[in-house]
Formats: sequence, C-alpha cells, structure tokens
Amino acid sequence: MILYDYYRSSAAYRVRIALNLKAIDYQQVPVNLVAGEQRSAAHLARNPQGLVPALLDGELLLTQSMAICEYLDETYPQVTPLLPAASADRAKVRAMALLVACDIHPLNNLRVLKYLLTELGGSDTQKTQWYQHWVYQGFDALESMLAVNAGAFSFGDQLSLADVSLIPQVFNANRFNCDMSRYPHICRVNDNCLQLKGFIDAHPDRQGTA
Ligand SMILES: N[C@@H](CCC(=O)N[C@@H](CS)C(=O)NCC(=O)O)C(=O)O
Repeated sequence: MILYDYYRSSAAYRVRIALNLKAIDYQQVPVNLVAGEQRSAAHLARNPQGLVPALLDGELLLTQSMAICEYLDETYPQVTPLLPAASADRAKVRAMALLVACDIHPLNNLRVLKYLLTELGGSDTQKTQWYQHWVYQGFDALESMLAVNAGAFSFGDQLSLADVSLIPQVFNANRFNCDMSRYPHICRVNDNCLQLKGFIDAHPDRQGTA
C-alpha cells in the first residue's frame, strides 16, 4: 500500500496509526502541505479535495481518513479490531471518533486557519484563540463521554477507532498550547496509547519532515 502523507497532518496520522495497528506494510509518499503540493495536478488526481491522506491499495485509491480506517478494519478484521462487535457499542465508538474528526478537526484545518489570516485579516493571536475555542468545545464534551466509556482506552480497555481519531487531535492541541490539564480522561487515554508501538511509530516526530 502507498500512503500519501504529511507528517503533521492529523488526518494522515490517523491512517498511519490504523495501518500500524493492523501490522500492514506500507510505503509513505510525502505531500508537502506547506509547499502547496496538495494542490498539484498529480495530487488532485489522487484526491480531488486537495487534502491528505490518500491511500493506494493495488488499483484502489481511497480518500477520507475515517473511511480509509474503516476500510482497513473491514479488510483486516482479525488484527486489532477497531470497532466493537455490538452495534450499540460501534455507534458509541463512532460518536467519539467523529466528534473529533467532524466537529473539531475541520474547523482547525490548515486551509481554514490560512483563510482566517489571509482573507479575513485575522492576527496570529486570533488564530490561536479560534483554534483553542473549538478544541475546548469538543474536548469538554468528549471528556464527559470518556468519563462514562473509557477504561485504559477511549472505549473500555480495547483500542478502537475513537483512539485512532483522538491521539492526533491531542498532538495538535498541544502544538497550539491548549490547556490539557482540564481533561484527565483524555490525557490518561493519550498516555496509554502513546506507550504502544503502533502509535509511537505513527507519531509526527518519527516521520520524515518533507
Ligand atoms: N476529512 C478529511 C480531512 C483531510 C484534511 O483536512 N487534511 C488536511 C491535513 S490534516 C490537509 O490536507 N490540509 C491541506 C490544506 O488545508 O491545504 C480526512 O479525514 O481525510
């Protein structure tokens, strides 16, 4: 498989975690978001949205990190299942995963922050305020969901899609100096995940920087 990747992209980071947890060999092809390579003709042919990640599995080209993670989970169900067996439990895991992927991350994406700065004339301080606002709003809710659902990980003691989605968001929240002391459950789950090889190897600091 080939992952079109950027080391600091949290959406690509999710897919790296899922690939590692599934013990799938893959090749990384960096798409430098700061240099604008995501808008090149070559990358738009892979992902018409001009975003990373994209995953090539043989002839199959996939986009959208959560769709890719579910594809990997369905294709390799025996190795580290990312969704629980019961449909009610799957809905709970997806709710936590999508809270991050749909309701925090898109508001704080590179193109949105850039738009705030360049088109709307915002300052760096306003950009940080915007970023932190949406993290706090999402994490306040997620913290209360983890209080009910979490054990060592987001959903009991089994790894799940909720962890795959959460850990990259915590990395980014730290980058933007969010006060994580407000979230003891999130921090515990994050610490536990970061002890595991699949998460360690997927970490942005362990990737090439191109
Ligand atoms: N919903 C998409 C989001 C993908 C996304 O936003 N990727 C970001 C990096 S995390 C990106 O490529 N940004 C490029 C840009 O904003 O120009 C997914 O989960 O794959």
